Amino acid sequence: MSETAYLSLGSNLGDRAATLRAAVAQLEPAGRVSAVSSLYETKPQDVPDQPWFLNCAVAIDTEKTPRQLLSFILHLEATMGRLRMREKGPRNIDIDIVLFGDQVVDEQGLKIPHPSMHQRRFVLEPLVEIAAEARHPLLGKTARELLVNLGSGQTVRRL
Ligand code: PH2
Ligand code: MG
Ligand code: MG
Repeated sequence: MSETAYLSLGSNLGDRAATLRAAVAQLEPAGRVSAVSSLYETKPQDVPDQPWFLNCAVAIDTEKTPRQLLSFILHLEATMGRLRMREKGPRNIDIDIVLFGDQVVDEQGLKIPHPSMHQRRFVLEPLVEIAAEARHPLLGKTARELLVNLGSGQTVRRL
């Protein structure tokens, strides 16, 4: 049985657009990529003194479990030369699982839905572009509703 997972991808070092495209292309062995959003240029959140990000959202229909999908993603990040310098700091590639069907996972290193997705415009705007009706299983709201409830101040520009 396959489930649809939604991923948030981000990059703020090197050729950001090429890196995001390369990451999307390499997701294929994990499942069928059924939608890819536009790229968005986004103001850094949480750690403000770093370059602006490019972010996008991807839908993938996968037979993997959430844990297997996470392992695949961590391996892909490693093969793409991801350096973890500073928590929430600059990185060439970051791939986060934001939703996985209606599953709720709360384990060491794996929290689904992503704990801050509902507060992040850089996650929600691309997600609404490809899956406005995807529902947050804990908050009971769709991506579109979560986006409407966000305050202003997080600059996100669709490229
Ligand atoms: N990722 C973070 C922290 N801050 N800000 C933007 N705009 N985009 C991101 O992808 C991002 C961030 C931690 O993963
Ligand atoms: Mg992240
Ligand atoms: Mg991550």
